[in-house]
Amino acid sequence: MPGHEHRFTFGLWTVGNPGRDPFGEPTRAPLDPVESVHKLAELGAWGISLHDNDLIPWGTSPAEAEKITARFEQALKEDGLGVGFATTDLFRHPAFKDGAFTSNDRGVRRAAIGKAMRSIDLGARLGAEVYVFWGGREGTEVGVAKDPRDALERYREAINVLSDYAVEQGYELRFAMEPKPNEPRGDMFLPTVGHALHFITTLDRPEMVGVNPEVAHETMAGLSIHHAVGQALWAGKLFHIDLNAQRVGRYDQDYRFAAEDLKEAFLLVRLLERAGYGGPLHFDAHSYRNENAEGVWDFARGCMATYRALAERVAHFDSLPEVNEALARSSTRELGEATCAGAAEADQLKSEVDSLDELAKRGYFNEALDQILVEVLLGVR
Ligand code: GCO
Ligand code: MN
Ligand code: MN
Repeated sequence: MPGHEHRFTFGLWTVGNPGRDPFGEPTRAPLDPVESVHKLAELGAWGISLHDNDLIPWGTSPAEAEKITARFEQALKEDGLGVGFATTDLFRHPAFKDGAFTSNDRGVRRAAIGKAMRSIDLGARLGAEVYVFWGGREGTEVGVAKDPRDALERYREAINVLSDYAVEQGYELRFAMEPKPNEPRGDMFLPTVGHALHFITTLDRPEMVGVNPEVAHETMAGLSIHHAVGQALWAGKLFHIDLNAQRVGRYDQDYRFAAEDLKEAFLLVRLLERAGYGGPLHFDAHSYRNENAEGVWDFARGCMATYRALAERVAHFDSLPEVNEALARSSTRELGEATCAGAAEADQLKSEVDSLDELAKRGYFNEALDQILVEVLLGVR
C-alpha cells in the first residue's frame, strides 16, 4: 500500500464521478465526500482536492454550508488527510455558458471573481496549498464573438485581482493555471502549457502563479506531456500535476493513470522523480462508465499502483550498466554541457561549420537505447 510520502491525491469529483456522459445518465450512485475521504485514507492516499461545489452543492444555505464544511474538516482531521488543491466550479452553472472570467457579460465576470473569492476562502480554511484555475468555459465556438486579446486581458485581470485578494487575506496559497485545448468549449483560451507559461509572465504577481499540466490535455492537443512538464520544470513553474491517460485525437477520456501510452507515462514518471518534484501527485481521472462502486476503488488503487510500479521500473532502468553505456553512446549527457563560451568564440564557431560533413556520419544509438527502455517496461530486462 502507498504511504504518505507519495503524496497521492484524488479529486472528490474523480472517485465521485457518477459515469454520466453526453449520451447517458449516471451509472453509479453519488458518493458522500466524507465517505471518499475515509476510503481514500484506507487505500493510502495522502489527500484530496476539490471544487467548491463538490463539497457544497450550488444553492446550499450559508448555515447548511457551514455544517457540511465542519463535518468534512473533521473527516480530514480524523483520517490525517491533506488538501492538495482547491478550485472553483466556474463551468457548471448555466450563467457561465459564455465563459466566467472571459464572459462577454461584465456581470458574469464580476460574479465569477466573487465566486472564486468565496472558494479561495474555503480552500484556505481547509489548508489547501495550491489553488487551481482550469478555464472550463473560457473559450469560444464562434471566434468572431470574442477578440482573443480582450479575453486574455480579462483573464489576466481576474488572476491579478484574485492573487491580490489571497495575499491581502494572508493566505499561503500558490496558484496553478491548468491548460486544456478544448472541451467543453470548441477552443479554449490558454490551450497548452506553453500558452499558460507565457500568460504567467504578464501577471502582476508572476512568482505566485505556476501551472498544473494534465496528461490528457496535452495529449488531446497531440503534444508530449513529457516535454510540457519538462518546460514547466525548467521554468520553475511545476506547482501541481494532473495524472491520467488519454488517446490522441479522441474526446476527453480521463482514463486511469497510464492506461494508455505506457512509454510516455514512464518518461513522465522518470522526469518527475529525477527532478525531485515534491508536490501532490494528483489523479484527475475517473473509472470507466461500466464500473460500479467497487470498480471505482479498483481504479483508485490502480492509479497509485501504476505510479509506484513505473517509479520502480525507472529506478531499475537507471541502475542498468547497459543504460549508462547507451546514454553515453547517445551523447545524452553531452546535452547538459554548454555549447560554447559565447560570441567571443565567433571565429572558431564559424570555422567549425566545415566539420558538418564529418559530423553527419555518426549515429545516435537511439534504436538500442529505446529498445532497452521497452524491454524494461515489458519486464523482460
Ligand atoms: C477537466 C479538467 C478538470 C480540472 C478540475 C480542476 O478536463 O475537466 O481536468 O477536471 O482539473 O476542474 O480545475
Ligand atoms: Mn481534464
Ligand atoms: Mn485536470
